[in-house]
Amino acid sequence: MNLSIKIVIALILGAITGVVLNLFAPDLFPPLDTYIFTPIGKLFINLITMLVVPIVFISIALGTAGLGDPKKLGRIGLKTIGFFLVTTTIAIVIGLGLAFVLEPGNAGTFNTDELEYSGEKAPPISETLLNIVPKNPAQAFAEANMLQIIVFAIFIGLALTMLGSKVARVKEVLEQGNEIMMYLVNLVMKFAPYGTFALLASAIGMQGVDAIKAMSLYMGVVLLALVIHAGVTYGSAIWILAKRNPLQFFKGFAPAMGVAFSTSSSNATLPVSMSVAQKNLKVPKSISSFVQPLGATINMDGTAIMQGVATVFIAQVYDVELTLTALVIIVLTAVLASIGTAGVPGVGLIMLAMVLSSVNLPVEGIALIIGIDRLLDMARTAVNITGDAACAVIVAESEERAANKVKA
Ligand code: DAS
Repeated sequence: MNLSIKIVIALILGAITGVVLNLFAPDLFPPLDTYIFTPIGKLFINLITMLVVPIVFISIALGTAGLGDPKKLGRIGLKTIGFFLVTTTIAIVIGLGLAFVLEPGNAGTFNTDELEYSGEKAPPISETLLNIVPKNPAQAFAEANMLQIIVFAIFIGLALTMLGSKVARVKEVLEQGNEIMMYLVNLVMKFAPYGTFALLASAIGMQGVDAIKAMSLYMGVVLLALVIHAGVTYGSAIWILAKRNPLQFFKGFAPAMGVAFSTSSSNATLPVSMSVAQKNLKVPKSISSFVQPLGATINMDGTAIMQGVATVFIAQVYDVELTLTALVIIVLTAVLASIGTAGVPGVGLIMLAMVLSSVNLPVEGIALIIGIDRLLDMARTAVNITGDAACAVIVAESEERAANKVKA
């Protein structure tokens, strides 16, 4: 049975187990979660997260070198960043629009007096963007500072290109390193069905069906916006810009979406999403190695959708009128915020605090949605990495057409 099917079955069984335990055996859930679900889930996430830093560095260095002349790097970089900014903006507009139409914040009565949120706040954007050049690359590796690792890897890749045969041995070592990392990804992925099952049983068992009922309209609006964005925005981009069958794209990328769904981490899923994009979607390694690690770090359309919906939801709960200026600020802040933080579980909520503050909405409103955020994090992370893969496919097709034109 192929991995995709195993992961889908594991997701379904995990969800059923979580609901059954939550509804019919709540006393049984804590020991099962402590001694089985959480350990297996953590082991799976640690196994794939262990590969992220070496894979991002090696693949971006080789990806940059593989692009050949810096002009091509510039062209691909511009296409990639342009796609990311346009799709993230579309994502937020979809989220804001649906929240205004469906009004989840006006659907229930919320007692907002004793709400409080003291969660961590993301660093200011200016600080993040200024710090993307690492003062000490070793420290960037040790802290898994993805933006700094990416920038350092791009410099190494450029040097590999400019120095050519003088550093052929180094390039060969990196290529062998890449082979080793891809082998390890496949090895770890054999454990994916078990890890996926455990993570879902734990998350659903913990969140409880009641939390879902209470916030169902808010969840429904976010999930609807995620499906529309993935299906319509990415589907039409794949169809029109890459002239590919969208259904084939989603089918081919499904294993990575399943891992993203269960781990809620773009970074942890990166080794899988790159391997799947290269194998199933035939994206050249040089493009996949550049676009997907960059996207996992700065392109989070699913997160931007949650922020759009959550901001309107909280404004509705607190009965605050959002002016057009406020909406423009929300779009800009959410796009910038998604550039500044890495793809790890729960980062979207930290970024939400920044978006709410930018339009003077009470961050305490986050307390209303924090309970079910982990479930939504699964779905939006799957959308986040799908946007990166769609970008890789579209950029690869565009480069291929450009190369064919030159030959013709
Ligand atoms: N979990 C984040 C990711 O890995 C997304 C989020 O928290 O919104 O992409």
